[in-house]
Amino acid sequence: MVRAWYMDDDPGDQRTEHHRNPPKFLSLEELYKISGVEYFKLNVKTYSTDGVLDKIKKERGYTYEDETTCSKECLPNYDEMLKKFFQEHLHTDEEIRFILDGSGYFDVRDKNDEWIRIEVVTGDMIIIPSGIYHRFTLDVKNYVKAKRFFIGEPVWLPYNRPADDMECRKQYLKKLEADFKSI
Ligand code: KMT
Ligand code: NI
Repeated sequence: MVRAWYMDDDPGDQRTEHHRNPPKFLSLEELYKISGVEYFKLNVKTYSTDGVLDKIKKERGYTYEDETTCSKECLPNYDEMLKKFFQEHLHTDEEIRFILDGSGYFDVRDKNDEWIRIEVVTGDMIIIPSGIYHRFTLDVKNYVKAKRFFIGEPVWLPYNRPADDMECRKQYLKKLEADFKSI
C-alpha cells in the first residue's frame, strides 16, 4: 500500500523514512488535491491478463513501455544515477512508474514547497504530473524493479530546479491553483 507523509528537515540518510515529528501522513485523496500525483493499485501476478493495466494504458494513451531495475548489480553507473534521480527536477511529461518488485521513495513538493515522501512498493503505479518538482531515492533495501510508461516517444530528460520559466511548470501551477479539479 502506498503511504505518503511530510518529511523532516534532517538531511541524514536519504534512504530512511524522514518523518516529521509528530508524523503527518496524507491520504491518497489529499495527496492528489495538493500535488496532482495519481495512484493505481495493480496485481503484479495478474496484470498482464486482468485488463486493469490495459484499461489505464488505453485511457491515458500510454503507447511506450519498458522495464528498469535499480540496484548496485543491475544499474550501470549506479552511484551517479542515484545522485541524478535525487536532484530536485521536473519533466515536460508525466513520470509513470509501476513497481514490479522492491520499493523506493518519490518525494514531491507541495504548494508551500514542503517535501512529501511517497513510499512505493510492489503493485503500486504512480503518476507524477509534468511540471512538478520531485526526486527519487531507493530505500535501505537498495532495490526496485519498475515498468516505465510514456505517451509516444519517451523523453527522460530532467530539468533541475530552477525551471520556473518552463511552459510545463506554468501549466502545472495553474492546475495546482484549481486543486486539479478539471483532470
Ligand atoms: C526515475 O526517473 O526517477 C526513475 O526511473 C527511478 C527508478 S523507477 C522507480
Ligand atoms: Ni523525474
